Amino acid sequence: MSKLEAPQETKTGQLRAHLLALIDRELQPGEKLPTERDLAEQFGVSRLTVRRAVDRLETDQLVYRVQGAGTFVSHKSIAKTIELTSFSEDMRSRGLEPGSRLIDAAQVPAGARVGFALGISPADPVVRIRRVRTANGTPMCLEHSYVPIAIAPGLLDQPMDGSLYDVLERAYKIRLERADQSIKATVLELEEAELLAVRPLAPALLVERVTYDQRGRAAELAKSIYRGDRYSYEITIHREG
Ligand code: 16G
Repeated sequence: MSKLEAPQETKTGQLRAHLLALIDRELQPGEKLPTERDLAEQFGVSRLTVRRAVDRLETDQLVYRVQGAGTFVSHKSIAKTIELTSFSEDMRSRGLEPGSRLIDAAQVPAGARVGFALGISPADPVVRIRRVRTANGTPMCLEHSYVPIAIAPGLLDQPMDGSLYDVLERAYKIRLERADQSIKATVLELEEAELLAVRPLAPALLVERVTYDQRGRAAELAKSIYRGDRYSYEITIHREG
């Protein structure tokens, strides 16, 4: 059966498949769809049928209409689904045994940069924890964490050789819910390289994260420096729609 002889329902289906293929493969975001009249002629359907098909695309946010100008392909959005995991969980999910070597932990004033990131004043106290994180006993990451004392009083008395997230969640009933994170390339300075058992200036991944709790409070600022030769950042992304 040729396209033009197809029953109405099949033609509508063909029209939709054609439009989806146009949007997905041929047109760029912001480019214009053919006019209703052209599509109606091409598929041998009424303009009302075309309008309904385009309505559906609009509801699905695949296209948008501009009055008097036509219908355009929407900008595709990419939703990142990234689980908020601790170092320990991250390593276990890779089949590696996480470990921690405490460099030091102290109560210090937040200072301008840390205070700003945590939304507290520079004079407010934070607990600064510096750790070498290991995977199967090998250094993997250098981690500097800053936790406001107001969120976790007495944190310095808690065990520091395991999971910090566990301590925050169990001892302080803090539920870590979301985080803002940046990832950058960097090179290791002398002292960092020694702690991670690699050569100075070796490439590394600098991950900075501010994590918020169930009340929207910034609970931790962390700067994690991962060895470039041992760590890759892996995420699953989903296309919407
Ligand atoms: C991750 C977090 C760090 C957190 C740690 C807790 C980044 C940049 N860092 O490494 O903020 O302190 O997990 O891990 O993602 P833990 O519970 O095993 O101590």
